[in-house]
Amino acid sequence: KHRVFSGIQPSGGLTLGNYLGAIKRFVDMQDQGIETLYCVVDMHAITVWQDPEALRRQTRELAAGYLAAGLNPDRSILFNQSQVPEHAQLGWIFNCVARMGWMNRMTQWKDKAGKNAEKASLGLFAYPSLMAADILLYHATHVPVGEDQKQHVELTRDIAAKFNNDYDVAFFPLTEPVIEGAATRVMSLRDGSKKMSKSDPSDMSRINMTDDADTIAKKIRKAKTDPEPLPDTMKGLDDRPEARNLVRIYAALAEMTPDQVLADFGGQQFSAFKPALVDLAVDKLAPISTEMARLMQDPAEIDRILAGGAARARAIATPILERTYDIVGMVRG
Ligand code: AQP
Repeated sequence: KHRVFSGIQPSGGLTLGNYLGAIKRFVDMQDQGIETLYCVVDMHAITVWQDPEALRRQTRELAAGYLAAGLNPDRSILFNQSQVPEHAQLGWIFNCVARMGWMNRMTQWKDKAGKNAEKASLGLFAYPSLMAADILLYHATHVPVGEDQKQHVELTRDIAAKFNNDYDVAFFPLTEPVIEGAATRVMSLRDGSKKMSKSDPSDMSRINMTDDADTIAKKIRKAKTDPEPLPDTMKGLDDRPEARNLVRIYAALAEMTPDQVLADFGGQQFSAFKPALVDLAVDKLAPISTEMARLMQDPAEIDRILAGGAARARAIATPILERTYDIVGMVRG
C-alpha cells in the first residue's frame, strides 16, 4: 500500500522551484488517488532564526499555496508539523539512532552551516533526523521531493534500517524518494550553477509564487542566457546551464518533455522564446497567486484546515509512536 508524505519549510515565500519540484507533484499524487499527507514543517524552519510574526504569516501563506495549487483538504491531510507533537517525540528517538558522522556528511548541513558550524543551531545539525521522523511516523512509502532533498531521504532509509536492525524488528519501511519530471532542480535565473532558493539575497534570481504578471515578465526578460539560438535537442544544451534551465521550466509548466519544447523552439532566438515563456508562466502562475491572496484574507479558515489535518495526522501517528516506544522499552502506564 502506498502512502505519500512530504513537506516544505515556511522559511520565506514560495518559489517556482518549490512549485515545480514539489507542490505541483504533490497535487499530481493526490489526484492519482494515493493517500497523501502534506506538511508545513514549521519546526524545521526554526533551525535558522525566524521572526515569530513572519513565521506565523509564512505558515499560513504556505498552506494557502498548497490549497491554491490544488491540494484538497478532504483528499490530502494538510497540517503544520508543530501541531503533531509526535514528530518531535519520534525525532528524539532517531537522534539516538542516527550517528554524528552521518549528519556531518549531509551537503545541506555543509552548505547552510558553512565554515561557521560552531555557531549553527543544534537543530540545524539534527534536521535530517527530524525529517526521518516526519516520514516514518506515518510509515510513508514514497516522498516526492526536489533533487536537493535526495540525500536526506536516503538518510531516512539508513535510520529506518539501523532501527530495525538494532531492535531486531521489521517495523519501519525503507521509503523511496520520488524525483521526477522536467524540473527536479530549478536553477537561479541569475546563475545557472546555483539552485533557485527562497533565501537567495537577490529577488531577481527567483520567481516567487506571489509575483504579479509584470514582475514575472521582468524577471524572465532579464534572466541570464547566452547569444546562441536554441538547439533542436537537449544534447545541445549540455554546456549551456542557463538556457537549459529555462527550457526545463517551460517543459514543466507546459507538461511537456524538454525535447518536445525544443522540437517547437529549436533554431529560434531567446528574443522569441522568452516572451513565450512569460506568457506560459503568467498563464499558469497568476491563477495560483490570485487564489493565494484570496485565501489569505481569511486566516482563521486556514488555521481551521491545518488543525483538522493535524487531528487526522495524529490518528495515524499515535499508534506508530506507541509501538516505537514499546519496541525501545519505554514503560507505558
Ligand atoms: N530550486 C528547486 N528546484 C526544485 N525543487 C526545489 N525545492 C526547493 N528548491 C527547489 C524543493 O522544494 C521542497 C521544499 O523545500 P524546503 O522548503 O524544505 O527547503 P529547501 O529545499 O532548502 O528550499 P529553498 O527554497 O532553497 O529554501 P531555503 O532557501 O530556505 O533553503 C523540497 O522538496 C525541495 O527539494
